[in-house]
Amino acid sequence: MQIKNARFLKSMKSEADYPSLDMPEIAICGKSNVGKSSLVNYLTNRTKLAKTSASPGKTRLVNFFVINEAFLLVDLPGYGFARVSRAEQQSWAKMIEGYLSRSKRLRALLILLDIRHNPTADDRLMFEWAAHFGISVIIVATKADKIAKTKRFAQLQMLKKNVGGGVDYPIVAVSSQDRLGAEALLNEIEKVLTI
Ligand SMILES: Nc1nc2c(ncn2[C@@H]2O[C@H](COP(=O)(O)OP(=O)(O)OP(=O)(O)O)[C@@H](O)[C@H]2O)c(=O)[nH]1
Ligand SMILES: [Mg+2]
Repeated sequence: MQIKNARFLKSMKSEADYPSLDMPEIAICGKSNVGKSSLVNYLTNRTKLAKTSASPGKTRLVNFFVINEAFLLVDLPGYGFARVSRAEQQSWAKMIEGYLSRSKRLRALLILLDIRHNPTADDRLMFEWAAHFGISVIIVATKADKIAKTKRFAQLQMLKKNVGGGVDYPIVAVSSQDRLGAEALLNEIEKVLTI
């Protein structure tokens, strides 16, 4: 699959803003700063479609993008950002869980994990939620440029093993900075869209 066009659709604060467009959805979640918004830009070949930031906590709403006028990419707010209040962290968790539990058109959840780090308790909770709601998961190991090529395979095996649940999830390494991995990831996305 190739992404030929992409446009921002809307941000969602509450359920009332949920888009009425009848298209399948692919959602992107992960820890704050893991590279979610950068991935949206890399996949769509646009520099500023999704706002990115060096400081965590940039994306605070659920943002919808229309891809090829055929499906929606959904950029979820990052979790696990320590420097926000407990109340705000809970409101993010509610937003994410609310979206996952209600979306009827969600085909897969991309759970982004930094290729360098062991999954956190929050990451493992995302896998549990996905399993609970019966949502397919594709693991995306981000910032692959940060480790030597020779070490990537072992890190992917480590991530797969340590997310818990004993499921053989599809996993793809990407680098939005070095523009690596889009083709493999788009192939995985295409599989879940055509089922
Ligand atoms: N080296 C490297 N840095 C990256 C890559 N992708 C993203 N970054 C950097 O990581 C930081 C966070 O990127 P974002 O895309 O804004 O992260 P996010 O997951 O959307 O963050 P929140 O919206 O805060 O949850 C930025 O400084 C990016 O430049 C990558 O592939 N390689
Ligand atoms: Mg973001």
